[in-house]
Amino acid sequence: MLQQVNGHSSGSDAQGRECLGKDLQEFLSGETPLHQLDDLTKVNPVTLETVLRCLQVRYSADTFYTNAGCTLVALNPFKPIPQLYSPELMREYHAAPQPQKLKPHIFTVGEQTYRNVKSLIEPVNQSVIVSGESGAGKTWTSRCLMKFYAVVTTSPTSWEGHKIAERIEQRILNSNPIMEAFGNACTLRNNNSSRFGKFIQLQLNRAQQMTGAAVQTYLLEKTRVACQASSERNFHIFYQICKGANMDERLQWHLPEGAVFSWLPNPERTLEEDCFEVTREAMLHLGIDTPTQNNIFKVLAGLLHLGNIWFADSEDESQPCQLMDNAKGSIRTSALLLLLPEEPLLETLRIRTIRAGKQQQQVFRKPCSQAECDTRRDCLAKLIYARLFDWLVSVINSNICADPDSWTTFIGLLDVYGFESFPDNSLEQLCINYANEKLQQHFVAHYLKAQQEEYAVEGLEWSFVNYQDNQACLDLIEGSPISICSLINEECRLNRPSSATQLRTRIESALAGSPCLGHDKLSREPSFIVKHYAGPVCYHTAGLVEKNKDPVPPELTQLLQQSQDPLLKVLFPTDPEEKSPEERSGQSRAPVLTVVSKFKASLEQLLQVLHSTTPHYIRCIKPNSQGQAQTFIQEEVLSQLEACGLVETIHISAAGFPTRVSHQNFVERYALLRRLLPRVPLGPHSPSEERSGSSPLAEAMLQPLLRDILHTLPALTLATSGDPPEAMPTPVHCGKTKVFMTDSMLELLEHGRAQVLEQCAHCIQGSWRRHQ
Ligand code: AD9
Ligand code: MG
Repeated sequence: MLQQVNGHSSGSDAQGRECLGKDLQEFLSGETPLHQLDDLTKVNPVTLETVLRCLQVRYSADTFYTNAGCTLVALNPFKPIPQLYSPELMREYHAAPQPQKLKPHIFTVGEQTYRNVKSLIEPVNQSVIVSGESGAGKTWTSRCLMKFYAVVTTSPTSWEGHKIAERIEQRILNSNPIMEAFGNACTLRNNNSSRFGKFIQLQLNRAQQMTGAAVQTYLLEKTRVACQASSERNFHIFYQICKGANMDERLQWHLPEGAVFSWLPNPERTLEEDCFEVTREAMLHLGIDTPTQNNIFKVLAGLLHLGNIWFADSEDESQPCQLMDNAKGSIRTSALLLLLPEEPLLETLRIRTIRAGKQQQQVFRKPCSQAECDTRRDCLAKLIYARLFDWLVSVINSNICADPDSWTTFIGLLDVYGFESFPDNSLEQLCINYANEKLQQHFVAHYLKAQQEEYAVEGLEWSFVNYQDNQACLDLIEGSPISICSLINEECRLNRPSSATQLRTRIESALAGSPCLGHDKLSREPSFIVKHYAGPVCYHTAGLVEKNKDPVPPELTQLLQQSQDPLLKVLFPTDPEEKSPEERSGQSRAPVLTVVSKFKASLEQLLQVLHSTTPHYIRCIKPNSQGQAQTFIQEEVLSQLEACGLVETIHISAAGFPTRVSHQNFVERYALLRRLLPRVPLGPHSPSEERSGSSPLAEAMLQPLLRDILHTLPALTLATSGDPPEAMPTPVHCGKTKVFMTDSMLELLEHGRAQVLEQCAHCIQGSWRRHQ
């Protein structure tokens, strides 16, 4: 097995790899089985195909974690493997003198971050960025890491401390079932799909115990409350209450057994609803008492009844829409559960209020069409659900967040939606892919910076000048003064009627100079292409502006402010001090915040936090879309490898000098190459080289050996592979304590070494025969 020093420790070995000769030789000569190859940077050559093959072989051997330079690749096993996540194994990684020498695991990452944060000399906040497509295992991974920290940060010495830590850690873990009940849903791609992004900051005190946590969420897919794609479901919590409520609760919430709700599709697929008790228990632990819980569930039941309200266009256009006969009971029940007056509820759904005049004092009332009524109904539900979700997050935070004086460092876990490309991509995908571009840029900047720092410590002068980052794509999406975001925002601000085709034309003409903008000639819908680092994505322009506005008619908020329900009173306060920023900005006539601008602001905040940490990356990969164990579908994995830019990542590490060998090891291993090289007299060695701890003989041999190698590189190249070395001015450099080289240089030296060994073997055989 290849030995390696991996991760982001602040020591000089950060991200370095120290090759142990025998194993490397085994690999280069094809003797190391692929499943034993713990690091994809050692695959040779690094291509999508070779990386794929290595992962496949490891997967068949039930090896689910593999390093890829500074990234950990996690294949989803799609089967329970308790021993892989047991507390015993957590402790083993925690206790290991060098956990990175154990098999790659998320616990290696966990332990590395914990040790880094533990450094009392220079406490550095850490973050773990978990990415991957839907169903790849991001949430599972973050949950496991949270458990890992909960186990290893608990002080075993003080019983009192243990109890406190357990309580806090348990509360933090309890945030998961709540967030998942309200924020996850069964989709075509994952039965427990997170419909929001999450960053959780685990707060540690000076004794490295977890004292609290803070959760930040991003872009909840609130449209799901009122609209689910076919074969998909609403948020778990709705099914949980419908299935889990007892007789009394059913009566109170008007949820009789077998009731049909149009916003509750596919109820037969019983999955997460069995967790109602778990959700309730977790809420109780986090300070949400039973009466408050019941209030929440009553409001949710009110939303389900709201979804059964249907309208029909009136024959007379000047009259409001008709309420369908079978919806009369639903509006009554919904009003009852939401504690809203029934008549105003119906009016608000059917009649639009238009204000005109300089002071907006003229008020017109216009009946809405059936489609508009439906939109207003959906909007009401989305508004309530989104506020409820945000309120839950704030309650969770108030219960788990440590007092600022009681923590000094944190480990952040980011469980963020991966890159998305569907046949029909809209604003949601634009935001998600924009976030992924930002994270990719952060990754590249950090990784290259970390490498550069080690070179500086070793006295190497070399920079990654040729590396192309994804700035051009980010300029196209978010740049100033003109970008896709600014154009969509401008359309919202101007509030003018604008067709999908007009928007496409505007984007195409204003951003024609961008190398990352493309046009899909085959698309029947007006669209534009963004060439993301992970691949091109075609976005349809229809509905983009409207989605970006995400308009909430003020009448809806005003209606909810009339509710007598204690929870709705908290969610929709009438006191201006307690109003949301949107409502306040609406009053002061400040520019209305669009979805894109809010998302951009939260993303910038997140990146600021990430920049202040040492990041670690876990890329989750889904081996098949059916969620089956022991099934590795090459095409599916391949597209994910492309999407997460994994080969790119490996190449970045290959673009530098990923192989670092101590002077001593280098000489020991390659001195025999001098048999292939013309002999040059040994030169004097500089005193500084002795700091490396190598023997004086090794230091004396090092420089001449390197000089000879570089001098005769072309001959050596021809003698081995016949190909010229990769375009790199000097593929090997001598640092203060280590020799740095490119992967291709390493390969070259290894070929040369194998040649010499072969020649020696022939000589020995020859002389042995002569002696016979
Ligand atoms: V989404 O973007 O939220 O739709 P995730 O979060 O990437 O997605 P999730 O963690 O929910 O995926 O994993 C999907 C399913 O894969 C889980 O419900 C588990 O059944 C399964 N899974 C994931 N990782 C593991 C694992 N390490 N061991 C066993 C796993 N099963
Ligand atoms: Mg998830």
